[in-house]
Amino acid sequence: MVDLVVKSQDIIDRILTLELVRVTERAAVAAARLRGRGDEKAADQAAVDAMRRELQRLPIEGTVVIGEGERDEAPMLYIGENLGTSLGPKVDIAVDPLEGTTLCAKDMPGSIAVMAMATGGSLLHAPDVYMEKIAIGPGYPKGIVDLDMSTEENIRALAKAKGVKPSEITVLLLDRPRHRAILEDCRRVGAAVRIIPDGDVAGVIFTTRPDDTGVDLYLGIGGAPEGVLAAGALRCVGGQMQGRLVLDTGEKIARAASMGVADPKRKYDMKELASGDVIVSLTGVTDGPLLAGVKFGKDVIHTETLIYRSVTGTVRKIAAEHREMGKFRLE
Ligand code: VTB
Repeated sequence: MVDLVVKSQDIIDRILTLELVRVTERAAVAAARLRGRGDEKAADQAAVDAMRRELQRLPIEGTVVIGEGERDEAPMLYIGENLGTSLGPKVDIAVDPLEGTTLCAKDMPGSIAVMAMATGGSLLHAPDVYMEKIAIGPGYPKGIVDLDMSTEENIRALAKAKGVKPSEITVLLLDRPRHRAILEDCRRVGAAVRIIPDGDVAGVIFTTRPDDTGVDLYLGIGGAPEGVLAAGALRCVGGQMQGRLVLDTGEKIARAASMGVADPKRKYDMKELASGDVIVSLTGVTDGPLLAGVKFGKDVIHTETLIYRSVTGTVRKIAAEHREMGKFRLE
């Protein structure tokens, strides 16, 4: 018989799910106030401040494992920073308070505020290096795509499993010269390629909702911390992802080793990137295929958030209206 008894300390309280919505909503609103001003740093700082303020209020014993950088380079939300009231579960926190800072500064589609919370010790402590990534959404047999297969093999395998021609598959790529070979391979097979300027947390997460985004397959090299955040969301829907750190210098190999990475060539699967119970919340800052951006109306602010929870596989899309009432101010 399947053991349905789950020890309460093993799961992150479901009430925290809604709390995380608040955290990314506040970060998104703070960043959106500075949207389209050409000042990436100011928008990012506003998102960081708001996210930290909200996280400090939560009944958790949180530790930032993916953050804005090391303590000396990030005044807030640095790796190792403790957050919360300490009256609650031990959790790992991964944040990207403003993903796609340039997109926000230019008011272009696709910037989001995003964070993940997972049972303590269950998120990969990824060094700030690149990661090769491959990701697909839910509903496919395990292992049909693989980092060690060619782009053409991956596209053909996915098309077959989806029951379509390779030309009916859409691949998402970050617009970088390093992706030229992958792009050429996609063209050769006839797949469609959507090219985004920045923001591959959202890019990978697009694959969790192919019917909304039209994206079947994420390929290419982006940030490793971003890969861990996105893996959390894929786990919640039964998607698939693999990542491999790009450790191409001795310095990077040593840095990764100091964070516990013994094998520099290791291929991580989704569960190794984000292993425990995880909640991922993302709120749109600018409009995108997954989420509308923040809208400032007269006396009301509109936000849209997606919240993923791995324990149940529930995904909620929450459209919120925020009003400033009485003493309440949305900073
Ligand atoms: C991605 C993307 C980010 O960095 O991780 C990318 O998600 C990778 O780095 O939004 P390069 O820009 O150096 O290629 C961002 O574009 C910016 O952090």
